[in-house]
Amino acid sequence: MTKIKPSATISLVPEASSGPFIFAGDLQASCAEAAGLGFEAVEIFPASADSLQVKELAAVLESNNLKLAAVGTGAGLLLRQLHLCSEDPNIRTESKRFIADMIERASDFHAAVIIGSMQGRIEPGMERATAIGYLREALDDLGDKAAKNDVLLLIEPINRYETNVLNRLEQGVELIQSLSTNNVKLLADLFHMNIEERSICDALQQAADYVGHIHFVDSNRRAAGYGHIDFAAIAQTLQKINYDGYVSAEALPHPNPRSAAEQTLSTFRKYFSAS
Ligand code: LER
Ligand code: MN
Repeated sequence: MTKIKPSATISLVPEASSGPFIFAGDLQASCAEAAGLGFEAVEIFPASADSLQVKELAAVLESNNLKLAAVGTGAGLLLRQLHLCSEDPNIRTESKRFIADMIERASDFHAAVIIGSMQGRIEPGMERATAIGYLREALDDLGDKAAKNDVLLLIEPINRYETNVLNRLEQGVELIQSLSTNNVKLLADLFHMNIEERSICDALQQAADYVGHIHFVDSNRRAAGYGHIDFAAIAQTLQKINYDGYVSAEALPHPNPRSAAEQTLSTFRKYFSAS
């Protein structure tokens, strides 16, 4: 049996208050609550690398016996309109720097770094091949930088209402296979997959060698168990492909953070606890 570990998300960005994060605002209180409920790790969404205070974060994680599963970079788009497929070379360069700085911070914690919404959009008039070329170049550079910093870089296919670059796992696999770096894996977000994939389990199985992280959430972006995803089947598939990473609850804090956290863990324990 492979060891799959539950993680909770914490947003440190006030502008992302309507986003899919279980906890928000107070790092110390969020970590204490996550640990108290039984999460083994947290995934953090910071405003920037500079806003992550390494010493403070290390102390909070250690005192709560938590690991840092991953760090999100979406604030680059949210706060500064940065993204990797921009036709403006300065924006592409600045986007890479934003993510590179995050990789350096994540290095102290061996936490994965996520490129989700920072993949951006293919702007009107731009060829898809051009955008994919920009993304490939960025992933090659950043994947190598992440390897030197002993962290994994993750690329996340996202639903069509948020991006027109990578929507399905197979598109992510095709891109990863074309890279020269071998340090980029897929983030499989069950919410996005429920919109885009024909079968979530088949897609996970076909991308098995490349799945490095899971956003553990239900069909309606509420906590696992509050929607209609078949978590028994997901658990079975993840066991079958020997997935041994985190299932990280990137879900709306509905009806409140504590209930969303408890619901996540209840679904996790029901289907994954023997793992
Ligand atoms: C980020 O992990 C994600 O899933 C995106 O939907 C954020 O916009
Ligand atoms: Mn996600």
